[in-house]
Amino acid sequence: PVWGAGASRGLFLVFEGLDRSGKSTQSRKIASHLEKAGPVKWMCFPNRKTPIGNAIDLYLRRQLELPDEAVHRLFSANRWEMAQGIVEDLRAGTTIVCDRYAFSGVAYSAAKGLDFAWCQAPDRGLPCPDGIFFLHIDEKVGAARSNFGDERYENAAMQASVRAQFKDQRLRGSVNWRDVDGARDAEVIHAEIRDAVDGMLEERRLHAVEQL
Ligand code: T5A
Ligand code: NA
Repeated sequence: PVWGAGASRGLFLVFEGLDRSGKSTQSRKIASHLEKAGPVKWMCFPNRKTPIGNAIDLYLRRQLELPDEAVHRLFSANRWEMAQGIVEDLRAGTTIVCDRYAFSGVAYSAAKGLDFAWCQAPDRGLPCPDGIFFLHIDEKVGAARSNFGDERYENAAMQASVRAQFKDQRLRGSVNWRDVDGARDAEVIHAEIRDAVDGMLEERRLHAVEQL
């Protein structure tokens, strides 16, 4: 983490998983839960609205061809263009809930055969999340959900390869990573995540009292 554990800083929560694993659904649900306690911003990567994000969007929709290395760097740059804003919001006490982050960046590019450590390098120094919720689903569950198959990585072989990369300890080893079974009912999943997040907030409150 690039900052101290001040109790007034916003929480930074990230949702990761394969395509159609329910990241958007769950990240939006926890964001509305947290809004009861204070300011919250929801965001997602890729952020397709910036110029860099526009290029990524074209690439994902197969309207632009790029070398794997080049698009990897674009995904990372798309995070760096938001990084200062994330730090400022967290310092101002805003909680950030983020749908995909650097862990996707590494897992998807490494799945295409790029060197794992090379993939990690450009994201080094980005704000570190307080918690990562990884929604895991098997191939059949993902493929059965709506719209699967439209974009570049939405095929069984790629998803299987990405799933394997997400297990790598180099991704999950040094961060607060939690695996969540994403094949259950959305409300059941939300309840589990809500309990974990409420626990994180409670821990902060206790910590704040200890510091008095
Ligand atoms: N990528 C991304 C990289 O290669 N490098 C990077 O650095 C980054 C950041 C686009 C692609 O870019 C790659 C990864 C991706 O291939 P994206 O825009 O986030 O990334 O695309 P998806 O992950 O495909 O986003 P989706 O919106 O499709 O998936 P979500 O958010 O995981 O799933 P969600 O919540 O939208 O749900 C999908 C469907 O399932 C239903 C929903 O209603 C919806 O229809 N659903 C459930 N159904 C049953 N039970 C549940 N529990 C359900 N939860 C949701
Ligand atoms: Na999504």
